[in-house]
Amino acid sequence: MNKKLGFIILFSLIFFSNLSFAEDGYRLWMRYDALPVQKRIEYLSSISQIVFQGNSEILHAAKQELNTGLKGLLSSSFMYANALKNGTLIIGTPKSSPIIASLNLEQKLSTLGDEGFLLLSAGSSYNKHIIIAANTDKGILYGVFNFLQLLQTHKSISNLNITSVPKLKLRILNHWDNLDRTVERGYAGFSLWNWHKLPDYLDPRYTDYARANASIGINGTVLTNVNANALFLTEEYLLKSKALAAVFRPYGIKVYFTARFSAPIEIGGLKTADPLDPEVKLWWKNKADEIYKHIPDFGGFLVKANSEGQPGPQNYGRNHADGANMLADAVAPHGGVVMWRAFVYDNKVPEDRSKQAFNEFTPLDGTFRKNVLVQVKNGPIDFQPREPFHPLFGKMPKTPLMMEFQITQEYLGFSTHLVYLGSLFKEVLNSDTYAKGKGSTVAKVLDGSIDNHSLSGMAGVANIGNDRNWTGHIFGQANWFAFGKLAWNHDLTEQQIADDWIRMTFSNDPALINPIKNIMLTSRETAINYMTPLGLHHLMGYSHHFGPGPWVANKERADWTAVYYHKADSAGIGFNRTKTGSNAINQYFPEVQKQFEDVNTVPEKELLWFHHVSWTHTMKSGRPLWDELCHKYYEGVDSVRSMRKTWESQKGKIDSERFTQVQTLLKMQEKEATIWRNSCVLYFQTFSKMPIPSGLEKPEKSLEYYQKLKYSFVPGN
Ligand code: BDP
Repeated sequence: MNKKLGFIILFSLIFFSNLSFAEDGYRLWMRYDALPVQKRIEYLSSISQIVFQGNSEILHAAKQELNTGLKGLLSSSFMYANALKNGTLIIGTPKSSPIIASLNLEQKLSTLGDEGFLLLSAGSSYNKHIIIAANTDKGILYGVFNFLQLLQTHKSISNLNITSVPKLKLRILNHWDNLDRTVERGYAGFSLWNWHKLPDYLDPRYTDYARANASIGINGTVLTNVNANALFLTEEYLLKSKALAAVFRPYGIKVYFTARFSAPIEIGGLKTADPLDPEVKLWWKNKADEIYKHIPDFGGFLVKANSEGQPGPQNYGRNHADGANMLADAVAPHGGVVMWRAFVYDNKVPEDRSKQAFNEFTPLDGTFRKNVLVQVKNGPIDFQPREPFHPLFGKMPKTPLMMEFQITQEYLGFSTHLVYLGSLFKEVLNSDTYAKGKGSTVAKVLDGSIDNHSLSGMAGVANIGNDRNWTGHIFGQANWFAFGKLAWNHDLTEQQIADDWIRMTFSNDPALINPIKNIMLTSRETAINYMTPLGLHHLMGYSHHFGPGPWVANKERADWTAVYYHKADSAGIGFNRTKTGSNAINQYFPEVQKQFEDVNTVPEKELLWFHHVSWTHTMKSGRPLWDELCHKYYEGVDSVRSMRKTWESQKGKIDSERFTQVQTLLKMQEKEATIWRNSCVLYFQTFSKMPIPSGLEKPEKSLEYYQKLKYSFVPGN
């Protein structure tokens, strides 16, 4: 070989081997790198071979994942056998596997439904087996992912006795993706769906997307924006969605569409979209039949109607139930559902925006078809850093309500800020509605246990785009992960979820887990402090929602301004939602009302959501409100500084690529948090006329400076 060729080969080897080891975050929490030797020895002593009987596309996907996982984690490939010997990993359903059918698991299996699974240790000490069993192939898929997670997180597999059944039926991502591949409120690049190349070119990434979702129990995906485009329902796009559905099917994921209410006019050539018009009904019925012809397991429709300018039944003098029921009838023969959003408000209605969805929807309770779920955002305004739980939860007992969380960080720093949303999700799920007395948590309203519903669900507005690491920020992956885990089991704690995610994403080293967990668990409160402490809300920049805009006023809609919400004046600050104000508290059950109505019993974290409070009001700390507000804003920035220090202390324990990305983003976060703090403190000071408490650093610039900051081409807008 000549010297030059030798050099090229050597160079390519180095170059390409580096590429294949690049830690760019693409592998998410499914990295499957080899475990430490002792762990491998421990696990290998429990697994000698695999009996995995059955043949279906889902079982095939499960088997493939198992092989990839075990090969990576244990650096071993296993024999597939059809007879037992000591250390057999037995996988299957009673239908797919004669061996599973012979194991007398009937009683245990009877509790699993069609998605749950068992992970069991069985046999005598000389003839020990591990069993992954379920009633369905889908259950097996989830069981396999969970088994791999045990290995990834270094758990013992010697005495397994796990029964896992999802608490919610529909566990769905909502993509706000447009057909031109922009993503509304998306901060991780463009849409994953390459509509132009579909249906012919199937990006391998679609399969990895499906694997990631299946690994955390997500079983549905709404492909497009709630601000829907009727074109998406034409045959051209149906064929593209059909191709995606085929990629997702082996991973137990159904596709759902957003339905533009005026589609019968826009693509159907009808004169009206009135839901009670026979021709309109027929149009939707035929459209549903056409969709099911292409996608037999199509999940159904998600609808945003009569909200923020979207068309809906009210355009024809009909109500939300009329609209939802028409679509529900169209998909019912095929087993589909309709998820009808309760995110409605109208600036022409002279009523506190936070009350409007409740006012429109509670009178309709009991009038929806059986296959309709009403999808409710976690709080009554709009995914703010902190909101009290939505008063609809518990107040529509005859209708299954579905949760809508926002995973994408529209109001929480886009994909620049490290904010772990496990804490937000859990705070809402644990909130007590008192619908049927103490302990009637939002989670129990959702899972149907309070009002006896069998249909249940949780939706998360996705934070995924075509950025190489999927979510823009490595820690954004944790929010996708936490959403899926909680949709499966809302009893998990945010701590447990963070722990697993860190182990699977970074390492099992306790010296790394604890500090990173600490960053994650404090991060949401930190963001609240530098953005909207003490119950403040909707202070963000106009339209694009980037950065602070507490001064935003005089826009075409008052309910899109900040002054509508904070109501700062010389007397004080906050929105009076008690009896002497908008009386929004009246929408909650009496026990909750009682807590919120009194300025002394309302949790301080929600004080200014419910009360207009004097600047000199004494807070629990003994400080006047103004001083407390300043301290919170400063605490927020200080906590970002501590996050940065903690992260720095991990240098060397994390690959440099991901370490540096997070390091840099944390620096940006501190910069932006400081702008938030200074803007808000200086602006509110024009009302309080009180000094920034001593000991707190002075803002570097004037209020005018911050007000003049302009941000062009902000993503996601
Ligand atoms: C708001 C977003 C807007 C969405 C809307 C919705 O700013 O882009 O269309 O929610 O949920 O938070 O429909």
